[in-house]
Amino acid sequence: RGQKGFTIWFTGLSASGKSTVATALEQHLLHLGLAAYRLDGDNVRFGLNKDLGFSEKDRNENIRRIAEAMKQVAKLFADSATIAITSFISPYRADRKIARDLHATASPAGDDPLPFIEVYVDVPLEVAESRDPKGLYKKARAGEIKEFTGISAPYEAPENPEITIRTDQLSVEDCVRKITEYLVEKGLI
Ligand code: GGZ
Repeated sequence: RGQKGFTIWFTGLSASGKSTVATALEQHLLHLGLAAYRLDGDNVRFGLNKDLGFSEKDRNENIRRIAEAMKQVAKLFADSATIAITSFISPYRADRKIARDLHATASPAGDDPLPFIEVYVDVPLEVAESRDPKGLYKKARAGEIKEFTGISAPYEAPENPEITIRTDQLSVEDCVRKITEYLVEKGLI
């Protein structure tokens, strides 16, 4: 019948394809008659989190705020079955765990936990770097951008993601299908 409210959390390198797949997934869910609310770097780092940079501390705070916001979204729109979708690098395992744990304890009033589906957008660094749509890897290699994920800052790959997608091996449509099939299989949609 479909779970009321849950979060799909994309994680992966810059240029891994997170936002592309997240946007296509959102479109697909809308076509199925479901509602989805998506947050990504473009609407958050220029708005809510414009005070934050890319140091470890600032990334921790970026993800903490996003996790809290999306838990609220998933809860708030539970009755309309709105699906919360995020696409941030979220490079630290501990931060993603905070997001997951926040969903597990959705409310002290004893509401059901909100499902949290971590989607690892897994491409080799060489692939992401060869895409380099904004020229950021080039700048990072030249030392013009400091603390760039994968070059001069860490990316801690998920150890147990619900779903892994290889955007260099699957089309965007196939990635969306893989995620959708998982949601159906788990009775979430
Ligand atoms: C990584 C950076 C950096 C540094 C700017 N490291 O590919 P993009 O451009 O469009 O997406 C990246 C985005 C990452 O923001 P997030 O909020 O997702 O990061 S995190 O979860 O780690 O807080 C990239 C751009 O911002 N960008 N500087 N140093 N990506």
